[in-house]
Amino acid sequence: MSVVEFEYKSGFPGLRLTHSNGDASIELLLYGAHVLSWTVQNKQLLFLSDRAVFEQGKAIRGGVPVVWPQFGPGPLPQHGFARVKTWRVGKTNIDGDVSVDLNLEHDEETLKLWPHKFHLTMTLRLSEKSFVQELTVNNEDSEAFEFTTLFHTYFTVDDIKTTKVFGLNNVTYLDKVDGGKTKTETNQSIEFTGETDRVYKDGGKNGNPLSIDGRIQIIASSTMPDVVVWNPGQEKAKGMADVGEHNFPKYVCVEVGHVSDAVKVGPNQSWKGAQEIKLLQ
Ligand code: TA6
Repeated sequence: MSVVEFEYKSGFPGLRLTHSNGDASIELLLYGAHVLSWTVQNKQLLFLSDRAVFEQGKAIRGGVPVVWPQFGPGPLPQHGFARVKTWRVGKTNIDGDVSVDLNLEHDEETLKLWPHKFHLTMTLRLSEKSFVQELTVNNEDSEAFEFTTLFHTYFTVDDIKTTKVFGLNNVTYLDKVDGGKTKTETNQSIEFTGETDRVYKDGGKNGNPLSIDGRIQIIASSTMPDVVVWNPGQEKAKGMADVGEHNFPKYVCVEVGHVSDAVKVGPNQSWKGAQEIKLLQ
């Protein structure tokens, strides 16, 4: 059981969490509180692009970007600023499961973009075949604020063309590649025949286990009811400098969050959202 500091590419400080039997590990950066890697028995379960860019102010393609306080485009930079800020290491624990807290507070830069005082804690807890990621948002302001948020998780798959995402049958979704039309999922599983970018409203609340090929299960807290499913497909991937045509078959994003509408947190109040990711096979 250990938490060890290390330095990633371009001098980005990171932490490596290793579970007691040495069979599971997680690597994360302080930059973005960004989980880059999760391995169980030496098998990498998260996708990180070989073209990912590690530069201050730029988002990292792969792993688990933390989207906050804005999902997608809007008045703030795409997907908010939490993923491009450097967090501080807080409590670590190596008794039982191994866990670490990272913290981020408002500063001059965030106040210019988003005029609210906040304190975020991202807690990561690694178990033998699973990990839990929990985001706590404290409002340290005298007025309420609103946000949307998401764990934008990139999972490795053998081939996107044979990948199936289960657990969203009968759920209403917004189809972003079909002009934002609202549709209902009629299939037992989602398959990928081209660019796919959908927001399943309350997808995590329909009682069906959310899984990728019955191999990886994703369990969201009730406070993170929406599920985004994304793969850029061949053409779009080709045009994305940090993805490339060779990478689109290697991953699927299954992202839990609160994005269909905003979370409102009053002064001195807090909110928590979490995901648990389990290796089933
Ligand atoms: O969560 C899905 C999504 O919003 C897609 O629309 C897609 O653009 C993706 O995120 C990646 O966003 P990024 O800002 O990381 O390039």
